[in-house]
Amino acid sequence: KKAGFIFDLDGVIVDTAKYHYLAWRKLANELGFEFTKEQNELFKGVSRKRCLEILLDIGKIKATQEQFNTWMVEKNVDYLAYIDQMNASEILPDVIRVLKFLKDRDIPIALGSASKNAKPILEKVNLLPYFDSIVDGNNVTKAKPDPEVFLIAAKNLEVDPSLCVVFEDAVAGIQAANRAGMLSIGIGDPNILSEAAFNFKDFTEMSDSFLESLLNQNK
Ligand code: G16
Ligand code: MG
Repeated sequence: KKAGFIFDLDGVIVDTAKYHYLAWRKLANELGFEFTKEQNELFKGVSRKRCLEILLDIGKIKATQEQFNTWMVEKNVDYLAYIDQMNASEILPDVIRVLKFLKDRDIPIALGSASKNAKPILEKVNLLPYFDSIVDGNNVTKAKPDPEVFLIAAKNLEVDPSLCVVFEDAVAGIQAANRAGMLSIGIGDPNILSEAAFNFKDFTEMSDSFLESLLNQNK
């Protein structure tokens, strides 16, 4: 039976977290408070709406619905200006090697991201052609750790969830993969991503023979 592979975007394929941070910090500063890199950790893998709720909590700011919507748009406009400057040099190390390894073997590949900007980002860094399916913040109703995003991806790839492998950098993403009955692989700090079935600091540490073993696991 064939395996399917699902990649998270921010923190796995590209480091867009730094641009999210700059855009959120600008908004925080305009509203009169600081927003630190440490606080930005809480935002990884979390939806835009939830991020703004957390940001306003940090600043102890009560917003009307109208203000809330305005700030959501403002943050995204600033974020998109950063995205517009992105190119292939921002692809994280060895991501292309792994994508090519899978493509060479006709393994179906999906994106499973919370971002509503996933497609333009993949376009900017020239990775769109690798993906057979893109499931992102526009397609899901329930955020990670709910498994919805990955289950839709498996369905689109026509691969049984138990045969899917998920690469994730966020705790909520690892939990979502586990709940989907998929093999979760943490990309990042193994202490933070301890619920993952396997951990790698980044893709440079993942050998071709390890990838090969993932293809054969369910034969
Ligand atoms: C990413 C980021 C989050 C961001 C979310 C929504 O998730 O990690 O910080 O808030 O997307 O992004 P947007 O505002 O572009 O819709 P992922 O799932 O790709 O790691
Ligand atoms: Mg991520």
